[in-house]
Amino acid sequence: MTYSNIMFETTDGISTITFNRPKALNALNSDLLGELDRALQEIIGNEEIRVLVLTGTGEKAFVAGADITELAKLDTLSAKVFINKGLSIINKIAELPIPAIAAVNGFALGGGLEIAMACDFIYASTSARFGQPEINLGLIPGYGGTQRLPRIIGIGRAKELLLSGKMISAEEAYRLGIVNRTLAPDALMGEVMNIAREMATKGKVALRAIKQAVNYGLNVDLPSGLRIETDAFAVCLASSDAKEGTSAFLEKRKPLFKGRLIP
Ligand code: DAK
Repeated sequence: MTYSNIMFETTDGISTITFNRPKALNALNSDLLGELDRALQEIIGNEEIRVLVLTGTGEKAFVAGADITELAKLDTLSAKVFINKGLSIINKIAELPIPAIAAVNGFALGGGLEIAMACDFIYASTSARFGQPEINLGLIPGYGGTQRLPRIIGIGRAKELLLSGKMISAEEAYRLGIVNRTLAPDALMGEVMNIAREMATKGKVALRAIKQAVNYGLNVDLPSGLRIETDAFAVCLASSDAKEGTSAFLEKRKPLFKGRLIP
């Protein structure tokens, strides 16, 4: 499958999607969203892929938001298509059965920050900038910004960013808990790949179970969340990965996890 608005490659079970519209700072237009959707579909259907990394081409932008040129041309009906397409892609990222890491190499604004927040965690270059500037366009975030940002950084801090539209540095994003690590621009991908490789050695069944338990558990009360965890634990315990993990420990060797998610 050919891609022109993203680059999509897989090496040793780690897929990398690189947003690739540098002239528009990787802004999300329909073509890019369509290609992103196709790449995600390929990832979901391929058992060999164990971790996804999302990043942007060059050092200037991860994604500078939705393509404003396209946004400005939408009428009510095409806006609905745009909304549904984008939202289903963001949900696909959040619900991937494998870990997704955002390697934020520059501007992560609007839809760009929303994509990064749909990943499991974010590493950023020290030159990255973050924000939800939709308010400056007379808009509001449409890909989860009003919902995910307050869950990550708290209500008051999120409202400040959402209502002012101001941009913050990678250092500030780290302080607020949006970003797990900040790295020099030339060290970013190396460190992201290190953590990706480490996760790729883990059992797929347990990786997916942890993701789902955290994601679904956050939306319910604690007793219900603990029930989600118990059920997920039981599924893991019955998996070939758990048998391999416990046997390997007892036999003093490294586990080789092969757990299948697709029947
Ligand atoms: N869309 C289209 N083009 C963009 C762009 C964008 N978001 N951001 C940058 N570009 C283009 C610029 O127009 C410029 O193109 P040329 O003039 O060279 O042709 C080129 O990229 C380089 O940008 P600048 O010359 O502006 O570069 P600077 O370094 O001076 O400034 C900047 C960088 C990132 C501060 C600035 O470009 C900027 O403020 N960009 C816009 C950022 C922004 O407002 N992003 C949020 C977009 S709104 C929805 C779901 C989601 C959304 C909406 C609805 N529904 C479900 C309803 C999402 C909305 C958004 O993300």
